[in-house]
Amino acid sequence: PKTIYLQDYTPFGYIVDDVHLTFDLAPNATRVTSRIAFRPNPDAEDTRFFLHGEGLTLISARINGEEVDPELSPEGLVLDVPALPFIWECEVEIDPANNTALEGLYMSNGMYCTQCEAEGFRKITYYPDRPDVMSTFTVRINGDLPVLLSNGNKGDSGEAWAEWHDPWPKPAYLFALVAGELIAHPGTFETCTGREVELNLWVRPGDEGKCAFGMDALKRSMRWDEEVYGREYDLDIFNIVAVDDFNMGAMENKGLNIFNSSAVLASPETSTDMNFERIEAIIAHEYFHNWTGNRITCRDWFQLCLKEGLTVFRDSQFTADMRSAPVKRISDVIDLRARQFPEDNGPLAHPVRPESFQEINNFYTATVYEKGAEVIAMLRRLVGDAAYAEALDLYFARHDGQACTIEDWLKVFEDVTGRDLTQFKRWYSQAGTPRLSVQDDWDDAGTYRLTFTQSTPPSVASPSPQPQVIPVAVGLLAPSGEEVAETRLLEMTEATQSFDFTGLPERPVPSILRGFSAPVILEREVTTEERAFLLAHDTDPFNRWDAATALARTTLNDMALHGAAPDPAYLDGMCRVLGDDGLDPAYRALMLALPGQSELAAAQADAGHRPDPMAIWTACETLRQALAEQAAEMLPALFEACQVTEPYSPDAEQSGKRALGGALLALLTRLDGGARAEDQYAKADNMTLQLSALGQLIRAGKGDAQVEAFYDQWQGDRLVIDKWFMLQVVQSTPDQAASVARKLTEHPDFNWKNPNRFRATLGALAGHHAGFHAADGSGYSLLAEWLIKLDPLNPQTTARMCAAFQTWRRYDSDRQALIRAELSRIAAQPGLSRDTTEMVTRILG
Ligand code: DPP
Ligand code: ZN
Repeated sequence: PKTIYLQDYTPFGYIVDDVHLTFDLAPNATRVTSRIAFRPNPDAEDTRFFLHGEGLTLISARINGEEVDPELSPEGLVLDVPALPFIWECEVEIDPANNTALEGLYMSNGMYCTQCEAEGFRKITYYPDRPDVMSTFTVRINGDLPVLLSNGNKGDSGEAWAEWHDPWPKPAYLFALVAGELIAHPGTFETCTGREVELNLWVRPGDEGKCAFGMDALKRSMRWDEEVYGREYDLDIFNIVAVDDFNMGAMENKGLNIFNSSAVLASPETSTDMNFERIEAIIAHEYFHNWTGNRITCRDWFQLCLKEGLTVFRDSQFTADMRSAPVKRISDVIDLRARQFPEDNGPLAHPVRPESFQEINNFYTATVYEKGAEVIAMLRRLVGDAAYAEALDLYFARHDGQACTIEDWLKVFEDVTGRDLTQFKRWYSQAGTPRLSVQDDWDDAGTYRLTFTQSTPPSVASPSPQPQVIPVAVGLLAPSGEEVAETRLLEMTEATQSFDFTGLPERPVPSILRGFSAPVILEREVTTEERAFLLAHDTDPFNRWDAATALARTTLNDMALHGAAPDPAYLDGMCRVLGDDGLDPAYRALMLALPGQSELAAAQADAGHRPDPMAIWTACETLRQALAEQAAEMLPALFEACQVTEPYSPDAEQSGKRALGGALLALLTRLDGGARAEDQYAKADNMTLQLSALGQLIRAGKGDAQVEAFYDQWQGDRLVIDKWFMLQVVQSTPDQAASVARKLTEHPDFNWKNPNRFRATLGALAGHHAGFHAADGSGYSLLAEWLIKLDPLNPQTTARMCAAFQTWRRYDSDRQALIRAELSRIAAQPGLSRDTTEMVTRILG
């Protein structure tokens, strides 16, 4: 496969003024007719006329009405064209019914839909399929289906046809078309300037009852973007469509967002509180792309973080405003540590703005998205809220309608603040998670000195990392627990740097990296007493939570590596947290969660050990049991206090109570043999309670009847049955995980061509640390077997799931050999996709 480099960017030789598309829909033979106005681009040196096109049957091509005979290749076509404006007309035939890759135009349950980001439009017709080529689109759809949708505003329509016109120039990756038997859940929104916008959430018949929350979340997102970023919606209509077969979460096509049904459909009976929160965040995310992504798009795919990092940052601000800001911050860091840190510290490490790729689909990563958002959060901390707002206004004013780069983005901050962001830009160009070590000194004259040293491990992507700008938020506490220095933002730019705090009466206890002010790994020798102190007294909710996880991590690693007993400081601290009614229940639930087992393995490997997944699993079980026993007397009353008596609402308050209730139920089930879980299962009138009870019963080995009953109750609901598949794997014991997953792949409902079902089963196995890494290799071989099977049909989902193997070098030589063998087996498949080839090659290193 060919590698593409950022440094090779050149503009396209032609400007597209206007695109007209006509679709004559037929499942196996859809005709796509295009009429495109091109003119030479005065800013381009390369005047070659190359149009991307993949898997297209060319029927005819014309320039200015004259039949032409372009030179075809598997990637597209080339042709000699006049050095004057001209009209390109072309007719192709495609086969949406057999498009299992779910890129381009495909079918899902009889419905036509599209996914064009990043490079799917070239599977629809010949086109300069690159984000810096922007044009207005007019689309006519001919098809005997009741609902025919595309981007922009409605045009004329009639029996079995409809026209759409999108007045805003856009790149082809934002094109969308949907046709099918769909039902609208309608709404309206009045913009800040008084324009009325028609809203619709389109679903399959039977899903009408799952639309209300999504519609409400959309309206709240539209209002929030007006109020916080001053961004008004810019078309007369905004459509969202739910699709069952979808590779990603959702897609921000202009005026016609297409969603994985799991990311939009919700009802109390079928969706958990976490589902509701995720749906709210994704609806906001895709809506926010209208300005950060669509009106201002990316020059090339290396700049993906320009729209994704910023839009993730914006949706996290939205969630923090809608719900609890500390809980959102902690949840985001849990996710970053679980998904981005392993990527940044393994063979798949790449900068937030990568410099090369073979398949861009492999770069829709936690690094581009979540670290990309962290970089913006740091920038905002460094310049301050007011300058951030000013810089964003300038960004929108200066770049509206353009395809931009990270340089453009940083320039608005430089222009507004006068800062030089040259060094800060390393966050975009260097891979790897910086390690920040800390030393402290106290002199009796009242000066407390913190000395930080940063270093980033070298990687293939960044062999010699340079010091980065690290904003370190620090507060100081007196030994009595009082805060003696409020949060101060230290700006670290050197490899080693000291900061003094003066005029202190006694040696303070530092609270470092408050709010997780930079995506780094803090390395500091901290005593258990100091951690317990911060757990009890820190005024920063993030660091207070982090003290709890650090205590848990330390004791779990001691238990797993050295056979130590559970640390009483952890158990006592947790009992105090549990009983502290002053703390938000959602926050207490987060405090109670143990660090991920894969994360523990990473910490052990970092410290020079070979992690034993089974020992880590046993340590977690032992610690939970010890906590359940120590807290035994207080648990029943706490659990009672978490019962919600009001009608179900997915809001922060109720879902917080249910989250804590779920954590408490997990502890109680270790003591009561499952009595409370059985009771909760029997009475549950919402999915959150039903699923948490079912999970505990499975874990306790007592859920057989409920597993069957759950299936009987929900077999008609694909999204709930996904949960049924996932939960059985997640809650299985390590020795059973692979065989449970294998058995589920033999279930008649294991529709493996559906990405949600595939991920629910095999993704769950990959996420079961001790089960996936079972010493006999059964987890590895089951996943590899299915990846090999899926690759010819759906390379994108296959390639993403290969990442399960990225941490392989952490483990012992037996496991390494087993994983290497599976990766080699995948690599050796004849005709392996470009997507999977690139992933496997990078992981093998
Ligand atoms: N651009 C989509 C999103 O992240 C992914 N295809 O919203
Ligand atoms: Zn996005």
